[in-house]
Amino acid sequence: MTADKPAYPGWNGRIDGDRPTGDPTVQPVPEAVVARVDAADTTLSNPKTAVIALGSNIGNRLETMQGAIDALEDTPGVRVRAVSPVYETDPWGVQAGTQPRYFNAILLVRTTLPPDALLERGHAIEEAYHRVRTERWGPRTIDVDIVAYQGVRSDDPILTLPHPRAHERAFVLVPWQDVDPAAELPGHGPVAELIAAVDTSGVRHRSDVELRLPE
Ligand code: A4P
Ligand code: MG
Repeated sequence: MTADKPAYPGWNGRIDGDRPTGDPTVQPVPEAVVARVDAADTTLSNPKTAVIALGSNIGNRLETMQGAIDALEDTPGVRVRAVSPVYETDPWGVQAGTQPRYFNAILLVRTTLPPDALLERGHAIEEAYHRVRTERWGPRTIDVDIVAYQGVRSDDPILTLPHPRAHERAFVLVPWQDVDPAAELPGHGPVAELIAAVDTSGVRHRSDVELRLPE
């Protein structure tokens, strides 16, 4: 099968993991990421575990988050292993009533991508959903944050690990505990203990909606 001879209706002819991409939410993988994962695949024998937070408070929140999950799964060197329940959460860091409520969820991924390439892929997915950065903590179609990457610690402002505000955010901690009850936030301790110390009142489980683990 070649890229100039699309064989499936709706497929754009790209070879992304050798499968048809009739799903319009599946985004092309940037060349830079493909090049890096090729290098990573040959140099890393064992994949690492990363925790990714998704947040959305504009548009069709569920559909956008599912698109982001599917796009991550379609990234060479990334496998989505767990998807948390969906929580509807009060906007954090802004005056009450000035922004719509968020949907938040947590993903566990296994990846051979180094942290910076995973962040780059997250940004590419945000751009694919036309996220516009106008203000800090402004409303967004999708936010893809790396909460933790294995035990890596970094204070680089481009990629701070673990995420500098994860330990105080119930909308990160609560869904994280759902998918990994024994989780620990590097430098901060067990997620269960962190949850006990934060206000969880603005974080409500939406049992009527669900995100899918890619097949
Ligand atoms: N960056 C550094 N470390 C990381 C990391 N671990 N993961 C850099 C992702 N990005 C990281 O982020 C700003 C810069 O942070 C990026 O250039 C990246 O290189 P951004 O996504 O462009 O902007 P932002 O998300 O508005 O800023 P920030 O400070 O990351 O915001 P937060 O902390 O992510 O908060 N309330 C609820 N209920 N639910 C939410 O999901 N999200 C936010 C955003 C605010 N309030 C919320 C929610
Ligand atoms: Mg962010």
